[in-house]
Amino acid sequence: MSEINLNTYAPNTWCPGCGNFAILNAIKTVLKSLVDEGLPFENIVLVSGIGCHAKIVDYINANSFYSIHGRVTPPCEGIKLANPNLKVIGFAGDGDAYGEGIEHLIFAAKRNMDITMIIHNNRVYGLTTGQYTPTSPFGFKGRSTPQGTKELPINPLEVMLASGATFLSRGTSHGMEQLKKIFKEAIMHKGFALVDVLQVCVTYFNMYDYYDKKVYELKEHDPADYEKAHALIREWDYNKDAPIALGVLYRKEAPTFDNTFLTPPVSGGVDREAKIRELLSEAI
Ligand SMILES: Cc1ncc(C[n+]2csc(CCOP(=O)(O)OP(=O)(O)O)c2C)c(N)n1
Ligand code: SF4
Ligand SMILES: [Mg+2]
Repeated sequence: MSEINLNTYAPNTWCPGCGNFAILNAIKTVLKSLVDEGLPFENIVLVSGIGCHAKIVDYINANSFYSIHGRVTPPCEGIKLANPNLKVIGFAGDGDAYGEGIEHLIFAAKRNMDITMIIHNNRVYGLTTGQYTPTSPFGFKGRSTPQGTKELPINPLEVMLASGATFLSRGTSHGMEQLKKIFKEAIMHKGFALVDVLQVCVTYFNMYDYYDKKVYELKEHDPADYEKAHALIREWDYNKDAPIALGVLYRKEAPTFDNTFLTPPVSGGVDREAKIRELLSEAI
């Protein structure tokens, strides 16, 4: 295993038992293995938003960019377009990515941006102490909904499938070995990849027991089968009491935006920097 030291001096302030630890440990292992396999470490860029999840970039000693709440996706897209050789990985909360920032996620999926989005979906606003999010179940009693929410949640994977995402998967913070596999596949996928992690917030929405009873690992599923993927995504809609499939739900090869943005593609000998300058000067 690679000798790179991904640890930082930042004291970890997550609550003991928080599902974010599993994501942190899984991604560190995956980054090391990618470097072992030849990915230049300096080509990895991590981006986060604002929320408990976002602190993950404080805890990994790698190139990173701390963005703002709801805006993880646009910097990921910009970084990828400026230098398509980079592996760009965004970490976002469910409030962050599926609430305030969902429009960005939809368009990144539509364009098949070659980025990986890891969503810490604890189904609550953790950092701001327990308000409901777009994936909180009906009746969720939080700080802003003491009588329980009166809205059904959205199914983010269904939204992403409809938007054109080419890699969709789900894991849980109780399944670190599986998270490692999924993260690696998502990062290696050429195109827009999203991992919805059912990351448990032990303090404001402790779902460990529920998920432990409901989740199952996909074994025979062919992720190229759109109809089957759709059926699996609908099997559990983030509200009803149903089995919850974990693993790679959907995968498709398709042209990516960074390759079609500049014509001919970068590999065709275009002076990328000159072209970007030209496009920027036209825009001003
Ligand atoms: C533009 C903007 N809107 C709202 C906020 C307030 N805010 C900060 S964190 C947060 C919720 C975070 O929830 P989530 O994205 O689910 O992340 P978690 O803390 O659960 O990891 C909110 C609403 C903000 N800082 N900036
Ligand atoms: S509030 Fe929830 S999400 Fe935030 S660190 Fe604590 S357990 Fe984790
Ligand atoms: Mg959250």
